[in-house]
Amino acid sequence: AHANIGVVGLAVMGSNLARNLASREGNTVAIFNRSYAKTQGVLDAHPEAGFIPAATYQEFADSLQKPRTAIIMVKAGAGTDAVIDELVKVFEPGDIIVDGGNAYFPDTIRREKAVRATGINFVGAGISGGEEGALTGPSIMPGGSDESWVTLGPILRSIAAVAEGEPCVTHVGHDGAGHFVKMVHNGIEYADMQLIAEAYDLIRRGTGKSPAEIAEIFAEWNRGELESYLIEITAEVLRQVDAETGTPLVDVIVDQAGAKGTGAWTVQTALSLGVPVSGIAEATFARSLSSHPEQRAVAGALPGPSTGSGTDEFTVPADQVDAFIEDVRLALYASKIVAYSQGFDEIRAGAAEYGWNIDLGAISKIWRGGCIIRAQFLNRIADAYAETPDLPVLMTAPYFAEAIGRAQAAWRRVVVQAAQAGIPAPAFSSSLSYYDGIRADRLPAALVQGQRDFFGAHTYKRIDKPGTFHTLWSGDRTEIEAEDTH
Ligand code: NBP
Repeated sequence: AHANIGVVGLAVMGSNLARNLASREGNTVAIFNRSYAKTQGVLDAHPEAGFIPAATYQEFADSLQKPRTAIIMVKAGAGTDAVIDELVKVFEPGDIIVDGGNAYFPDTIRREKAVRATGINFVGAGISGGEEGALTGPSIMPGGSDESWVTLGPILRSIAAVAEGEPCVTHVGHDGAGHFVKMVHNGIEYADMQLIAEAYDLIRRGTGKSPAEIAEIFAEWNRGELESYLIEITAEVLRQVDAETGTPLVDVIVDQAGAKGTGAWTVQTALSLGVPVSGIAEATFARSLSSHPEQRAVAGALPGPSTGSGTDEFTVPADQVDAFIEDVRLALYASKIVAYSQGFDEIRAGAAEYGWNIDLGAISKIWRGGCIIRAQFLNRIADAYAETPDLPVLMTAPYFAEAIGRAQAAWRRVVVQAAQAGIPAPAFSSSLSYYDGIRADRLPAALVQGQRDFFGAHTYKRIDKPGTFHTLWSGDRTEIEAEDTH
């Protein structure tokens, strides 16, 4: 028994993670896959890694030093449960089972509880960065017990991405905390991508610039406050020319965006927690809308603002093109601040609901490298939480409030132009509405509460005195003190 870490599941993610582990000083890696052919393939392709192969779960357990530590990288769901059942049979109390797949956090909470009952530690760890991240350094979001972190911490630190000298991994919190945070990471990723897509669409339709020209605009933006992996790859995608037709690749890709469910989980969870993540929700719904060709086929029946068809002309005068592009950049930046603010709000609410002690500043730091939403900007989030750890709304931190203040006139112009031209910009406009909602002195929620009291005697509170009240709407309409029924 001389491997200090094992990997179960050798598809693309697992084999890359195993190679990453093997490449780091001090690690010897045991590998196992349900079908041995994959194990043999990985052994043959990477003799340099010094892998210790196992043909059975028992052999795998025997090849590991105690406490045994194994990372599962199999298809999330039934596959994960099947592997856990097998490992629990051959592992002992004190050993550590890590699920590095994209598990839904309630499943992780359930699994952790069940595995803990056997004395074995179970850690749900979100891993972001795709195939390349797994190989060269992902951002890792582990949950699980403090005991498991003692053994697991140094191993995960050895393989994580490094941002400004710090490894992109932290012990997020107990049981499902890691997968919860990974889920919200993906939700923010949805919003970020949709915002970038809206910026591209407005520039293209407003200025007639080609994808290659817009790629240069994104490359330029990537040198400023928007610097991020997603902006960088956007320029790459827009530059790409289709070999077959010679046209921009983006023009031959079917305009239907897929989803694997983490965006929907983020929104469903936010709805349950009562946290308005409207930017993430709009981004998720925008993918849904795009993916219904049968509904979109009838779009011509719906009049637009000027031409009577679904798609309208929108031309920014030549002498205003540069100013318009700068407006779109600022709208993107402000909306992005809102999306991250909402995402961190969801993490805060989740931590409160599930009893996790999550350091929000530490989360923003481990997202600076390795993961899909890595960005310069995350340093500013870390600063904001360092200054005020219990900041109720991230965007109210002075740095972000100032940035939005600087951007807001442009942001409003862009949303107005999009609405007038009939160009959908759901994430831009919902982010702006959220911003205006948060900063409003009074909201029409007072009227909603009055309506609720009218039809359901749901009661209301008054601004001028304590207590709970109800108006006798179907009687003489006098007000009475009432039990609080919300
Ligand atoms: P897949 O999600 O395609 O899963 C394939 C692996 O699962 C194979 O090793 C397969 O073994 C194994 N497996 C299955 Br399916 N059912 C099993 C069972 N009942 N018992 C044992 N093993 C079983 O692999 P992947 O794309 O490498 O992703 C692995 C995990 O990482 C997933 O949870 C995924 O969501 C997550 N993830 C993926 C990415 C990404 O960019 N792809 C990024 C971040 C996280 P077999 O060879 O015997 O069929």
